[in-house]
Amino acid sequence: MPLPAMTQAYIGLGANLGNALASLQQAAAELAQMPGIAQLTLSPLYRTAPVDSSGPDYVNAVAALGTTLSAQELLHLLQGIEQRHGRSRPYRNAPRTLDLDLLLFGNEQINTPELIVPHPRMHERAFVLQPLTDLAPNLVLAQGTVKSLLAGCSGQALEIIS
Ligand code: A4P
Ligand code: MG
Repeated sequence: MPLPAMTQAYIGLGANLGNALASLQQAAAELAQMPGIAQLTLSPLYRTAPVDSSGPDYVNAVAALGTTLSAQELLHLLQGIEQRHGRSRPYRNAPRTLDLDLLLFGNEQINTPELIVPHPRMHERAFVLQPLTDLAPNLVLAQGTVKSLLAGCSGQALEIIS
């Protein structure tokens, strides 16, 4: 029987409520243990100023992983982890205990009511592009290389934590 195909995916992790640092590290560890997930690598963690959002500074990172799941199955798995970390959704871009976004799923382009991939705002956000560049410096998005896109976000404050 052929082995199921493995897709390279990138996940954006963010939090700005509670112990955001611990939440991100725990979420990455939980994700790495899930069936259908392999070879998870977590980027350095960054403290970032809120973009189009309010509240305390965020902690952000990106995880690279291989998966045999479909994009929709992976999204549901991410949403389950968010729920277990006490995520509530009072309004769009509200401060949050944990946000897990599916940034890229191989080369797939997905546009359904539930899921848009590549994530539609990732190319204009330093809090995504910096950790993504750490993991995959040669990655090219539809809008340009991650390095050139990051250079265009120089006004967005962020500092490395670990
Ligand atoms: N959805 C569609 N596509 C995706 C995808 N690729 N990954 C749907 C994840 N979810 C996706 O998401 C709302 C709905 O989007 C979901 O039901 C899912 O079916 P959500 O997580 O409930 O809401 P949200 O996070 O408030 O919205 P969204 O659109 O993910 O927000 P953004 O644009 O990602 O912005 N500033 C800093 N410094 N750091 C941050 O992490 N995050 C945001 C959130 C704003 N500012 C920030 C940060
Ligand atoms: Mg989200």
